[in-house]
Amino acid sequence: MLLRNLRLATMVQGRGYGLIDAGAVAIDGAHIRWAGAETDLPAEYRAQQEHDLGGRLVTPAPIDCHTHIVHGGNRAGEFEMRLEGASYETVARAGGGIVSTVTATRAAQEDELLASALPRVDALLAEGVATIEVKSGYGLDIETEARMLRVARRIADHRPLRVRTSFLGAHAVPAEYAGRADAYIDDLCIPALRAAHAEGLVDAVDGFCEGIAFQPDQIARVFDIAAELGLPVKLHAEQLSNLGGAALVAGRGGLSADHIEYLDSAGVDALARAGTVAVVLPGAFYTLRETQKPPIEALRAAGVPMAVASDCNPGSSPLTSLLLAMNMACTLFRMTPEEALAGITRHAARALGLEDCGWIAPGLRADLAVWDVAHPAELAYRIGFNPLHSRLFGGKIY
Ligand code: DI6
Ligand code: FE
Repeated sequence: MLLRNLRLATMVQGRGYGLIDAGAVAIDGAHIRWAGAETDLPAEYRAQQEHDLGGRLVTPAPIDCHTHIVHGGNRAGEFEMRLEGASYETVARAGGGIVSTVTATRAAQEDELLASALPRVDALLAEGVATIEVKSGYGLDIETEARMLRVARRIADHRPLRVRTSFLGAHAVPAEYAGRADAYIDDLCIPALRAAHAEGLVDAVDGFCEGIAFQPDQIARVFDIAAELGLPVKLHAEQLSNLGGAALVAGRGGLSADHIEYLDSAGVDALARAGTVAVVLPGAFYTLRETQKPPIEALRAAGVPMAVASDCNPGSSPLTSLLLAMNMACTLFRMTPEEALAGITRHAARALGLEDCGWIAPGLRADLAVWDVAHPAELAYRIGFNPLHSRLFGGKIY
């Protein structure tokens, strides 16, 4: 199949957007065979099935590398509480917050969890998303953690996209372990990780390193098991305070440190040294009305790859739009539109340890988004407007 008469933003490393006008992409099965200017197209790639894209922009398909999209219930009530003055931490300590979603998630059957997740997935798909990461972390018991990850995997049976799963047993201390976080980690979280891994449900291991969640030494014990099982790690780090979580995950050669509003220069250096991706989540920053911004300039100066994701979750980021996340990353964090696009493509792939998607080059998956825009900066610029024309997933047009 040949896509022609299009403008390419290849997002190839080191070339900005990698813009190619009057471009073409040759696709063989699920993969890209060739991409470049149409005048350079080798005769062998002149295909039978040609699609004239009318000059539209083609980018790598967006990747949402941080979601909690599988969960029971919603927290609109807590949204109201916060508007009446309660802080996120106050809500959490009063038994609301993550723990209230745990109650709703434990009560939901697998099919219910799937049915409630699919409309949120569809909102991401409508913007061309080809890969999503989905975390557990609202079960906090062995059975429900596994159920969440089973549901996450099943999303890919129902929709044309890829799912990568992260085990997030160390997300919160459940009520039955209140005041006994160490016992929760050793007696429940680690056995739950082993059980989910034995079922083939885990692609990576995550944690929430925070005063209202787990201390670095507790996260380190979970990471020890991840290493034993051969699983990569990532971490919710420095979201509400600085506990050195980014340095911890970087020290383990982790895929990503996520949130990082309170990251300090030692943390930036640690990420740079390890090549760990900094994932910014402006939806949570916005929802919590946080004022401390992630240190974008320092990350840029240190050459740390920055990804942007939705953090889709019922509490701190009920967001199902990567386009809006890009806009927020620019307007709130002062990232450039080019950084924001790299953040939902090349760097998002890296945050998931994927090397077969995220930019446009021969051999990579033909996961592409076709947009009704002239320039890629328009993707981050608009607010609440979706210019997706069509999407390709594994070489198939949708
Ligand atoms: N940080 C977050 O922003 C989400 N999880 C986390 O560790 C919030 C999850 C929630 O409030 O339900
Ligand atoms: Fe999160």
